[in-house]
Amino acid sequence: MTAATEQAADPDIATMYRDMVRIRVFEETVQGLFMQSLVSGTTHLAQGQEAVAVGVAHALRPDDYSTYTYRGHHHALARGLDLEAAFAELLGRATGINHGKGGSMHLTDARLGLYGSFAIVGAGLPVAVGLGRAAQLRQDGRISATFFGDGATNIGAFHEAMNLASVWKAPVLFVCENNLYGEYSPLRSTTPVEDLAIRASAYAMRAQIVDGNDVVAVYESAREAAALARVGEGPTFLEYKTYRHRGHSRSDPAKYRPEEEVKAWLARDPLTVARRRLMDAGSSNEAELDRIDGAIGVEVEAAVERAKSAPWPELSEVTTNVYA
Ligand SMILES: Cc1ncc(C[n+]2csc(CCOP(=O)(O)OP(=O)(O)O)c2C)c(N)n1
Ligand SMILES: [Mg+2]
Repeated sequence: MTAATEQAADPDIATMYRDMVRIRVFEETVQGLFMQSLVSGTTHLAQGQEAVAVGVAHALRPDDYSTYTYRGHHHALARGLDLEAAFAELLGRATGINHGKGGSMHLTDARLGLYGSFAIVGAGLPVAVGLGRAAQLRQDGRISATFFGDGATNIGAFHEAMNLASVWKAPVLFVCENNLYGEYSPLRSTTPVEDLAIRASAYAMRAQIVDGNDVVAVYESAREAAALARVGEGPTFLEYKTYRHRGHSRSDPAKYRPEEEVKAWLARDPLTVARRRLMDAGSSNEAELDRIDGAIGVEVEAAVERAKSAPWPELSEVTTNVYA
């Protein structure tokens, strides 16, 4: 293998489990901060969707690119965004990753390949195609992954991005987090197909439908797609079937979802699925996994406490890095 196509060793399930728990505790903590009115604006949490973020992130190289959406905390953390810098950003502090100016919907860090969390549905896809195309022209083996929801597949930019990526054979992973809802509307009320992967066939693009709550299945599918993209085999559409445990945004109690549906998905919580995998393989047990959860709880708590005591930005920050 050349440096451009080199693949890192497979991550162990325990590492991916830890990464998912860290995101889960982060999101629950953010919910608490909002309830205490410590965060301005709104937030879109991703409890239940951790496996997609973590599985794909482990298939990427540190210098690969991601674009994602307003529901993007999990993607930023999965690629290594510092917990304290993330909390400080949400709390509007000077030590926030974007100096407290971006907030929940704009957790970005180009050093980690995090090229933007887009609030306009579908807007991250063409950017990812551009990033992938640039890497293709430089022949540096980098790829881009763009994360979007089921709802985004009804947006024009989705189709334009899919089309161009296919024509150019650009190294892009189109990662659809199909959580069955766009805001308060079930997918079936807005979209004539149940499997969104079918849409890739219009662009002669490879596609896979994968259990998005099984981090191992996510990782393996993304690893395969990434390897193909790196050797000039073009883009792949990855549809991950998953579910958000909470409402669309913080003010949404999500009462529009049938109880039975919620129950069935909670039983397939990605953390439960990973715990079961670890225990079935005999590589861990309930007590050890509980200890991991506890240690991560302490780590997240320490990070949020440091962020809460971080300084506010100077007034002069109002006009720096702002385009008007
Ligand atoms: C172009 C555009 N249209 C409408 C909205 C309002 N809006 C924000 S989130 C959202 C739902 C998107 O659903 P989906 O793509 O499934 O992502 P999810 O929120 O489920 O992660 C909508 C319609 C927007 N932000 N941008
Ligand atoms: Mg959705």
